[in-house]
Amino acid sequence: MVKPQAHRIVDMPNRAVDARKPGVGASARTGATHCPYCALQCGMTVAPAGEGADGATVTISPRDDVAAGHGGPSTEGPAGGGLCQKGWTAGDLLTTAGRLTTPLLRDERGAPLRAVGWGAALSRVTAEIQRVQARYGRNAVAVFGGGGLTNEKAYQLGKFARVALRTANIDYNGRFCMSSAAAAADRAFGLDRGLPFPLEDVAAAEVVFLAGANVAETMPPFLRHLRDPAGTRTLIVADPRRTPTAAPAGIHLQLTPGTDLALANGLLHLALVEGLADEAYIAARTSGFAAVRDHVLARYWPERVERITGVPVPALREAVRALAAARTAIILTGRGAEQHATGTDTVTAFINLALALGLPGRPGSGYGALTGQGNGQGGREHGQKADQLPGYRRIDDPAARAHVAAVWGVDPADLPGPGRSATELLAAAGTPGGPRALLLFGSNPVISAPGGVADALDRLDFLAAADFVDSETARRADVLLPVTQWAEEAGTMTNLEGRVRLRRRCVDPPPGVRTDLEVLAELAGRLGAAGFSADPAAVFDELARASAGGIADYAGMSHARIDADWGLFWPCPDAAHPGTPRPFTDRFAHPDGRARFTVAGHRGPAESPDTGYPLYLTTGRQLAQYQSGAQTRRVADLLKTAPGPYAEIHPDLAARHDVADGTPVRLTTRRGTITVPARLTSAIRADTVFVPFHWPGAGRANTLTNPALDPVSRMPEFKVCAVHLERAGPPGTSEAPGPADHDARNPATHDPAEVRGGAGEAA
Ligand SMILES: Nc1nc2c(c(=O)[nH]1)N[C@H]1C(S)=C(S)[C@@H](COP(=O)(O)OP(=O)(O)OC[C@H]3O[C@@H](n4cnc5c(=O)[nH]c(N)nc54)[C@H](O)[C@@H]3O)O[C@H]1N2
Ligand SMILES: Nc1nc2c(c(=O)[nH]1)N[C@H]1C(S)=C(S)[C@@H](COP(=O)(O)OP(=O)(O)OC[C@H]3O[C@@H](n4cnc5c(=O)[nH]c(N)nc54)[C@H](O)[C@@H]3O)O[C@H]1N2
Ligand code: SF4
Ligand SMILES: [Mo]
Repeated sequence: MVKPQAHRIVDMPNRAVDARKPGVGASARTGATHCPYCALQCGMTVAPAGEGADGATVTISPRDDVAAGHGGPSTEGPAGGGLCQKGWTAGDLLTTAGRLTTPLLRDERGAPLRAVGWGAALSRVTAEIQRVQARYGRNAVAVFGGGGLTNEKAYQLGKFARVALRTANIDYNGRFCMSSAAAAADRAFGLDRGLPFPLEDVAAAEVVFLAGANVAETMPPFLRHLRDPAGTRTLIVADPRRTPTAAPAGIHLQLTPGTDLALANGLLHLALVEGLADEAYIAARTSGFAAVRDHVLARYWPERVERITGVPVPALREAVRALAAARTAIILTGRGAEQHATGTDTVTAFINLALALGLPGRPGSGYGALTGQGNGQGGREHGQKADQLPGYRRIDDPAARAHVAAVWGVDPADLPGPGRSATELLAAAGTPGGPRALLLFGSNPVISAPGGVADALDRLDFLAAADFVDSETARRADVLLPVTQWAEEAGTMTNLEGRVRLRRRCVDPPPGVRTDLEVLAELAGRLGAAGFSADPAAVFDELARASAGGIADYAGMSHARIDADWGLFWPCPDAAHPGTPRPFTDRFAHPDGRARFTVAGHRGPAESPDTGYPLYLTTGRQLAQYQSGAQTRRVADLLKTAPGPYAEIHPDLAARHDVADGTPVRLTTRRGTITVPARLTSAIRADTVFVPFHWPGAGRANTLTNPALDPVSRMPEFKVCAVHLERAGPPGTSEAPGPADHDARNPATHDPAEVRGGAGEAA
């Protein structure tokens, strides 16, 4: 068996970022904060550049909190700190040419955006909210948030929707991200904390199984936790592509997209027939096993699973034996296994496997989901989800409503009920009975949501967006509010381990820019709602009270304590409580303390290949771009590494279509068509096409994806649909890709004047 090799983290010298550009704040102080991007939340030091620098330039360097004696947070694990290329270049975001520094307003649809003062911008937002609510009712104003918002912002946004707007319609981009894993973990454990153990446990586990996660590109410093200096670890990766994560793995299960559920059930079948299940654990710590056992034994025999998944039986056997033989084993899911219309059941099937092997709650072992966005964990706990109140409470639970209403000083009867989920909210925009006005904080759905979101947004009476850049969505807004970003503000972020960490202000924001909390406080006041602080520490204290007694209990935390302890794990119910790195050691969070098995049957993707659309399409990420690209497409070094969209296709498939590396190919699904250059690689299955989703215009992956939703989580099926491929250029040509619509090499697209010109962008 090939053992995984140690990976080299992208090593780059510290780089100075020239911040002497218009609109940039005057001073920077050396400060310890965290990366603006993913859920690893790598520690970084942001410092004024050079001797005697006045703070107008900053350097970014990784922070080794272990060496600094700070108790070893996630990214600084056994091998010290690290940053990926996105983190190293994050300073560029502070000085990007597309930075918004003044509110912009459009007098009417089709009119150009023009610079206005804050008073005029917020008056317009308030007037539109009041007009739309008077005409169509409270729920006609909707709010859309994001998993990149701090806990304070996410909390305040939820409160703003329920108290100031009194609308049921608030949801956020985490619906596209963690919702299936969250729903499955809730169902099985009674609690959803992405990793219910610290990353040290991953580093020490003998076997790690990654189902649909490509951490080598999505969280590069995570690889240090997968290193294998002693040659005793087995890494198992399930992915239709031999990614940089899968290539060095001992076992790569190169499954057909959309078949993880059958894979997990097939592995469980083998574990049962080979007598590998942990009967004592099952009896002591779980319920519902018998039904799952009967189901998988009856239906998921190895040859059938091989036929569904394309994974040979010997590989299935090898994987399950490795998992069962290890003293410590961890199963982790990523978006590859979760972003399906059957995502909740798929994660359930992996949890069933983990439970049968006795992993969850056992020291050094377990199941976890790899949270994606910077605050993807905290962002799903504090009430910006349609069905949720702070502390991970349910909005339809009378006791939860009473508790939170008391903290907010309102009558529980005045709190709205559950609203529409993200995809449904956006799809209903501007339709009868749907939202007529939308306030958007921290997402760029024109790129990242399935279907024709741009058209839906254009149907609205009114769109307001708060952002620090003119994203493809922000550019469609009637009012654009310029806000502060990571190093310019304070707040807390809960990383993928459930560890709450402090984001510190290291740089003064450009003049004229406000924080999201200031914007919400001002708007709430104008709408007649009192009690909206703009001070992050005060908002956190209120959040802590609102979360008290809930599942995600932050009651014992404060900014000061998080700072002093260098991060705290929830639940942390009182000021003397040390926090909970491993919540399942003694019991699970269901009332009986047991984890629940749930029967989950394989149904396959909502859309399978046929003669018209004969291939599988899957989508995902590349290392040097982040999400919708709103931020990273502006960073020159990242754009140099990852200059544009492409389609990964196998050389055999390419040969059938007379396509060479770089030849433009037209990809068509039942939703639409995009044209991107082919990238030939034998690392992908010959029946599958992979497209990254970071790009706008003719390269926008979500023009193709299937908006079919998971019935429980309402997650869209980003990871599989049926696609038709044809050559778009002359045979065998290798044309350079067309320039990305939004390209840091093209300063014109970043000229604020152009924004004021109101250039809308077709998505
Ligand atoms: N560079 C970079 N890093 C990021 C982000 C980013 O945009 N760019 N975003 C952050 C966020 S929000 C998230 S959610 C995480 C996501 O992190 P990951 O989940 O690691 O990222 P993805 O690329 O979406 O999907 C992972 C893998 O799933 C595989 N896959 C596709 N279809 C299937 C399938 O049906 N089954 C299985 N088993 N695998 C499949 C893909 O080939 C891909 O390699 O990354 C975070 N980190
Ligand atoms: N086809 C396909 N589509 C996908 C996925 C996939 O794998 N395939 N993955 C999905 C996943 S997992 C995710 S998480 C989504 C993410 O998709 P998006 O929600 O579009 O994510 P971002 O590009 O991070 O957009 C964040 C926006 O908010 C701004 N922003 C950042 N921080 C703040 C803040 O503090 N305040 C304010 N006001 N604005 C801020 C940024 O500048 C940016 O414009 O995409 C989903 N879409
Ligand atoms: S791995 Fe994530 S948190 Fe760490 S530097 Fe890269 S993007 Fe930032
Ligand atoms: Mo995500």
